[in-house]
Amino acid sequence: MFSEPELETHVYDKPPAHANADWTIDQDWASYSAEEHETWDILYARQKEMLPGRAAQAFLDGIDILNLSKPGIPDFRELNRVLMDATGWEVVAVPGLVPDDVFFDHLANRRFVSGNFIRKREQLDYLKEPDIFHDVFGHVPMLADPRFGDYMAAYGRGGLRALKFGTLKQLARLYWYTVEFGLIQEPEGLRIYGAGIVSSYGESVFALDDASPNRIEFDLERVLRTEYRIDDYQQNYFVIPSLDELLRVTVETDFKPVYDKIADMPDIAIAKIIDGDEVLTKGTQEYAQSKSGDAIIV
Ligand code: HBI
Ligand code: FE
Repeated sequence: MFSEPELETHVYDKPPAHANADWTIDQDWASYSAEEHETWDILYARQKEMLPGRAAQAFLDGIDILNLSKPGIPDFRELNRVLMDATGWEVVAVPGLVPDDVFFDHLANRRFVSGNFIRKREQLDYLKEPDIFHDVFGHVPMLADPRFGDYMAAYGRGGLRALKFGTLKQLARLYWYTVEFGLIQEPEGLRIYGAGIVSSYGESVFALDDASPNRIEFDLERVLRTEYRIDDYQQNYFVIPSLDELLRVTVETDFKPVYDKIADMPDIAIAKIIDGDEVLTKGTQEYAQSKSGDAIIV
């Protein structure tokens, strides 16, 4: 999502004039227009309606804990009071994409960066940059879960290490296939928890119900080697058995030996199934094949 050529102009070399040294800005909640608050309400209403029976329990609990059903764009000052209490996380506003090291440093210190702008009415279904609906509705409910909060902070520390090792490309795939597009196996069935899915009307249905994508049991090494597409619904989803298990295979694991091991192994193409995969659904890939043009792959 963050390597698209068109987006690169939004990654400044240094914080813009109105930003602090750590790239944060004031959310300036009072300056949102009535129309912008209403855009949030429209997006919120249609996601909220479909999430029972689809979203992970931790996500649904997060919505309640954070009182996100209150109309309008959330005021970070209010949101942070409850979030801080729950897991020590807070949300800070940024003007757009921030450099990788800045992003990781915020995560490592339990600060989740959120764009402070909201999409325009004509972009309700699709936009390239993460706006406040994606960042707050999509990401923040899971951060109210202590296990997921620990995972994200560890990801920030891991990101800083990956920058030193030169393995950011591999580590970014972990973020993509968990934080953005992860599925979880719950006792009642498969559920979504990735922010890219839960904040998308179409993908919330596609990821669980469509016959097209592969659904494969999460395996760290496999995920670190797997390419992803940034322009359309995913062709692979990886399923974690539980948040505890996600912590066990990530936070409690030293990635350096894993990076070393996969250094000479080939990347895995987006829709490919490999030996050793525990396949829950072998997708038809019909949806991806029905689209013309090449996927934009990272
Ligand atoms: N900046 N605002 C913002 N949001 C992100 O999710 C983000 C970023 N900068 C870099 C970045 N993500 C990537 O480093 C990670 O996805 C790997
Ligand atoms: Fe995101």
